[in-house]
Amino acid sequence: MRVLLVQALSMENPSAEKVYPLGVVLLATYLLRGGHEVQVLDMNMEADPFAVLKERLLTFRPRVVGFSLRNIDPLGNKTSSLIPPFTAAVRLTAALLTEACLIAGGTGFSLFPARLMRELPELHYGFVGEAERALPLLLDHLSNPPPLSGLCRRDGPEIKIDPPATDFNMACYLPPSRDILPPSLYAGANQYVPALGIESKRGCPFTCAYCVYPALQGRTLRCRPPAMVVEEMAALQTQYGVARFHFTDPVLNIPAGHLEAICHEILRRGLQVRWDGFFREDFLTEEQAAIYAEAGCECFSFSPDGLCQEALDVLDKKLSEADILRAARIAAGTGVLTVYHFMVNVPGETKKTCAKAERFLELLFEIHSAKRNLGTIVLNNIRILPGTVMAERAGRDGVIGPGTDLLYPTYYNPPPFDRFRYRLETLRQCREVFMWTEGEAAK
Ligand code: B12
Ligand code: SF4
Repeated sequence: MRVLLVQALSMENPSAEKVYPLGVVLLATYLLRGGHEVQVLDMNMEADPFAVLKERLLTFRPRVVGFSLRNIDPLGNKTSSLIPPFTAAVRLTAALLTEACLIAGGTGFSLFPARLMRELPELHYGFVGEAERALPLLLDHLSNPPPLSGLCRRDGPEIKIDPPATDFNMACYLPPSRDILPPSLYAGANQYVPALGIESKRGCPFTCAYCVYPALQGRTLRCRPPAMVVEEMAALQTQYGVARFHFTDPVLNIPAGHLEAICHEILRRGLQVRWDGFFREDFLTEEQAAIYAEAGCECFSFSPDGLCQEALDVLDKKLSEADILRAARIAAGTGVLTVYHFMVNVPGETKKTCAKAERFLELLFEIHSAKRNLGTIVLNNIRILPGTVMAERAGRDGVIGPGTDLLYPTYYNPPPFDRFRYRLETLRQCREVFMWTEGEAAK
């Protein structure tokens, strides 16, 4: 069967950092193995994405078109939405290929499956969550599918959703057939983020109040064998010259030992690669940080989120201020660049927590001042997403009501501290500027 998989627009403007569409290429790999003829289109890489989509539909004439909706919006307190371009892509396809079967999936779709199926009657099916096993099975039974993990289908006016899969065995993971979308197309596309993602595991056992990762990938950690991960990195380097990777894991340094095993394998093979990912502070030790740095870690990304103990507790981070400062000192000591992500104006914010937050940021800059290796501090308000504890809390606090449409950008940022983010941004920017120029003013 001819299948076109489309990575829908996932950025609000073409200058944003690009992300190689790993999920789509992974699905293409499983479909190719099933004997299908598959093409992939990443609309984010096209100067005129809708013209290219139209041309590809009319020349390839796929029987099935799969749309990946990765992001519903760009986060970061922005108010634009990626639903309009997604809708336009689906409608254009339905208008041009009236016989084609249209299927949607991806993280953005998985957060609002029933809503998007209703909004877009052009979609025949949808999938919530991972789909390596289920999508090929759907193509085998397109007109009358059996129950399949995560499948969304229409039953009259109703949308029926089978329970999604969160148990794909990562030891059976096929290395993505990158030839179908050569990574070289993404070479030099970004300034900061490695465009190439690589999975070392799926799942997160934590329960942070605003986070959808456990819902998307399950609470059980499912690790790929370390040798397999490093083999994929080596192959990407030899075949496509890729030397920088982002580990897409929700938390990279759990369970204890897994990332260390990957690092030992990188070192044993003498691979010259650089990589980054998101680390949990309470699991980081000095020895581990040293191995990570030696094996090519170029950035410790931390997302402690809470700027004081009250905030950490309300976000259910299961972290203490001391955990964060300890990890900061370890990271600062390695010389590796470090980036922190925090949430501002979380539930229960008071004048006292605001003052503590400012002191906490100052402390982080102080810790990194010797080696000047604080990359940046990202400050956001919480994007309220359905099914999270934060959505319930926002309802109780009157920040959202029963009629609030969470599909479009909705943040937890009630008065009187709704402007506090700007104060922290000012502090951050001034500290960054002075960190980089320190000493020079005196010359
Ligand atoms: C790693 C990651 C990043 C990395 C990517 C680095 C890289 N080089 O790959 C970085 C940090 C750069 C990043 C940036 C952003 N990200 Co991000 N990211 C993730 C993360 C943790 C994993 C994504 C991933 O690669 N997974 C592995 C692949 C294999 O899985 P997958 O894509 O989900 O695909 C599977 C299924 O979804 C499904 N599927 C996918 N497509 C399709 C299509 C069809 C037809 C079907 C049937 C199935 C299907 O099958 C696939 C295989 O099982 C997710 C959260 C999560 N746990 O999923 C957030 C996530 C996807 N990101 C998100 C967002 C918003 C962003 C940013 C906009 C944030 C920002 N302001 O910078 C940018 C956008 C970047 C861009 N250009 O698109 C949101 C999206 C939801 C939303 N709120 O809109 C998520 C869910 C996180 C969150 N905060 O909730 N991200
Ligand atoms: S914020 Fe991080 S640790 Fe917490 S649930 Fe999400 S992925 Fe897990």
